[in-house]
Amino acid sequence: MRIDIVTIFPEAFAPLAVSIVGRARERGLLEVRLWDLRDFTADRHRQVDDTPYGGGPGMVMKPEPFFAAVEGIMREAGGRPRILLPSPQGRTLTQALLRELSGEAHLAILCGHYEGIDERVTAGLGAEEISIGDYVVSGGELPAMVIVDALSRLLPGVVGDEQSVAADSFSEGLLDHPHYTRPPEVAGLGVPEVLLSGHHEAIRRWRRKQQLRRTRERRPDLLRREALSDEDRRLLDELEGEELL
Ligand code: 9D3
Repeated sequence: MRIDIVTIFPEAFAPLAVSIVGRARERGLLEVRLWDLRDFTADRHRQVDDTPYGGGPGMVMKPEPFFAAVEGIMREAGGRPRILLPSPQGRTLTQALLRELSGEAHLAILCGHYEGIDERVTAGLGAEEISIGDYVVSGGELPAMVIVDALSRLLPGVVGDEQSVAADSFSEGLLDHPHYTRPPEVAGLGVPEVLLSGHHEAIRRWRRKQQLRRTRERRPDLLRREALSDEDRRLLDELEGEELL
């Protein structure tokens, strides 16, 4: 997969050189290219923003540099990417949307700053606005990195342990179970007996039940009983029975 990112802060993307994304790039499974929006300005001051038509506070990002940057990308890549535009007004990023995006060969992400981007960029380029959630960050750069990071894990061969991706997929819609490693006691706290028992089937059942318990307690909005397996429904009934004791 190739991802082109247009930004006024290319240096903010240092995190994409390390960890899973960095390794995916080194191995040629993912190509990320950064484009400095100011390189596509035409004036002496390399100005990327301007005052809003209609008045009001703040600045708006000018449209022409984004059009020119996407032209540059298309010329270099030899085709039109699917274009994403991080925005608080966008469709919320979900694992389902990421799975869909992971099937694309070429994406471009246009990062905005200031109060926003001239609306004609979205309209003129067919860019899709994407939000990463209901809170305010100061620009599109962190959201762009969230998209790249989450996408990279879905590309074949990127996450070494295929089992861990499969487990994420199997557990989608459920929170994780608790994890423990050595030592057997720390800060006066032990480890649940079953994890030391070597009884693999009991361990699997305990973990699944913990996932269901934590999801019901912390994120009941995620629990759709009709989407659960028969075993999950039985474990959930057990939990409810235990509460009555
Ligand atoms: C006054 C209205 N604000 C909109 C909610 C102004 C505003 C705040 C923050 C305009 C742009 C921004 C910068 N944020 C993003 O570009 C952004 C974002 C976000 O703030 N939250 C969640 N997802 C995203 S994706 C891009």
